[in-house]
Amino acid sequence: MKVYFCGSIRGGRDDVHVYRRIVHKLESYGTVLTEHVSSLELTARGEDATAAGDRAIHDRDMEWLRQSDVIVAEVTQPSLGVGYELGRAVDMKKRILCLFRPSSGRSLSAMIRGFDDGELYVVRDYSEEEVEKVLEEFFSTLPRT
Ligand code: 6K6
Repeated sequence: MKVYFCGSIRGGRDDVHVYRRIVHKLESYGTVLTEHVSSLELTARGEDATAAGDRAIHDRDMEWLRQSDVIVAEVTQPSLGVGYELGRAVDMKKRILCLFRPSSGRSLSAMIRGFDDGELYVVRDYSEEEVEKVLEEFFSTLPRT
């Protein structure tokens, strides 16, 4: 199974420790194409952006999105890039799980929460301690590929 993980980069890296926990769990289900999103070395300022620039990042990520079987997005930290990826993934009719932590005090965008259909596109409120359990529940509903 190929998993595409989305998390904020230039939107802010405050939740990177949660991304690491999610990606670690996702690796037990298959290949995480975007494992770098959880890297502690990746900063919001982009000192480590590739020499090829933003076009190359966009095109590579869209190709990975196309190849992926499932998308998991941590959406607590607002990120234009994550919102864009979700919109494109919806258009590709991908299976999507959005994870949001109400304990952040934030209110999730209606554009992200409002499309939940309980099947192909699911938004799940969770707390950090239960993240592994939430992922187990979600992946138990998917066919293994
Ligand atoms: C590196 C450091 C700062 O910016 C970069 C650029 N590098 C990226 N490399 C890979 N994926 C990226 C990069 N920038 C954005 N993305 C994709 O968009 C990731 O898959 C994330 O899920 C999402 C983050 O978007 P922003 O708007 O928060 O950056």
